[in-house]
Amino acid sequence: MLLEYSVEKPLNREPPLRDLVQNFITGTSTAYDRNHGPLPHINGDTHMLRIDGLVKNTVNLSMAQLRNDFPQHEVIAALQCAGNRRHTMRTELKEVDGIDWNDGAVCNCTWSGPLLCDVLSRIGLNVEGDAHVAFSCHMTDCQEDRYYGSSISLARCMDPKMKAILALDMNGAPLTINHGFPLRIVIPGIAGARWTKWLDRITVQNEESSNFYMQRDYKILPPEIDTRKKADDYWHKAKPLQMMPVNSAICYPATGDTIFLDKLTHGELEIAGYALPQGDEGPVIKVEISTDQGKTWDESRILYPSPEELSKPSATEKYKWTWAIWQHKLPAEKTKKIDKSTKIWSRATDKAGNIQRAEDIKWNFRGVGYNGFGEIKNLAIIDTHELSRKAGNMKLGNGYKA
Ligand SMILES: Nc1nc2c(c(=O)[nH]1)N[C@H]1C(S)=C(S)[C@@H](COP(=O)(O)O)O[C@H]1N2
Ligand SMILES: [Mo]
Repeated sequence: MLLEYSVEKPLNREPPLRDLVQNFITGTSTAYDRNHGPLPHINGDTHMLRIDGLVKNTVNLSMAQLRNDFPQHEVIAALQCAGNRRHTMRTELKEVDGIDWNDGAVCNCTWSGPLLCDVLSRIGLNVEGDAHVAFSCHMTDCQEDRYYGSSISLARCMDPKMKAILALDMNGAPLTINHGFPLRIVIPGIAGARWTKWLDRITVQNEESSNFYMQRDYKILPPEIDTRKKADDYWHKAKPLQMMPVNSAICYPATGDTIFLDKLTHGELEIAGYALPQGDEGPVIKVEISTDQGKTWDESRILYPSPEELSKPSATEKYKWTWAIWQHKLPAEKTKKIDKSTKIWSRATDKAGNIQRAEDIKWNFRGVGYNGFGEIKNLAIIDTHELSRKAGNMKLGNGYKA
């Protein structure tokens, strides 16, 4: 099988933040890439999904069977790497162990295929009490294990409202190779690390997946665990990170930007970004901006989903897993006061009332699940309209003819 990239140098990249907020649905080629090994080029016509463990019968399903023999469902859900925004944790709090994601390791896409609960129900379970469902890909070696694996609780898998989908399509077309062609598990509200790509096996079992990425990575370790050695002794005590926290990020402008305001802007600074609900507790209902370190907050406009969409009775079901794209026009009086030392913060609130709070921002060794306020700083704002007015006055004052 053809492998693209390698175990030593996997494909990891995120789009410029400015591109990310252009659309509610992230284009497939804009979505970030996160891999712990090479990309396998799989033949979708021959690829099989094996389902085994605590089931009535072990079965092997083709991609055509998954597409044709089960009702197809579509969900809009944000996919986010647990390490998204790690750069801010590393620079604002303390150095962490992990690749340096900015705020762009997230996308918001449509995913479709059969519901996992429909497939498991048809096969029949052989389970007493709760169990785990493990998702694995044996197509390639990974950096720290011989295969990639994750798991979540059986209860979540069997709840049709939780919308775990055996995704064949992303944004209305077959998955691309980098995003898991021909099959990946989509688990809305849960960290990207659990959305196993190039899925070839599902096992219903009594314990969590024993894969490295489930047991010795992607966990929020307590702050006192601050070295690899201490982490090695602690991994087994911590729970795998599953649900992602409420979050927001400012995508435009960027830290360090110089911004020229002209007559059309009326002295206002335009700010834009995304916001994410906690787990399945969306939609995002509020985004606010502060320019005074959180003393006062002003409400922003949520552009997508539109207010009209959000007011429909179906909104909660449709948008509980999605991000929101917001925009803020900072009034001229506040914009005038911005200098290089000003920090501009964003914070989001979701439908269940989860809100980003300063007291919740805690450092962890792997820098996962960071949800400090969205932040930009070190801006230089040049009001060209104001400048030309002053220049005009000066000329007159100096006795020159206009
Ligand atoms: N088989 C496999 N699945 C995987 C991974 C991987 O390395 N191998 N990476 C995981 C991680 S950590 C994330 S954040 C998402 C990234 O999905 P994307 O590359 O489609 O954005 O896939 C997950 N599924
Ligand atoms: Mo990830």
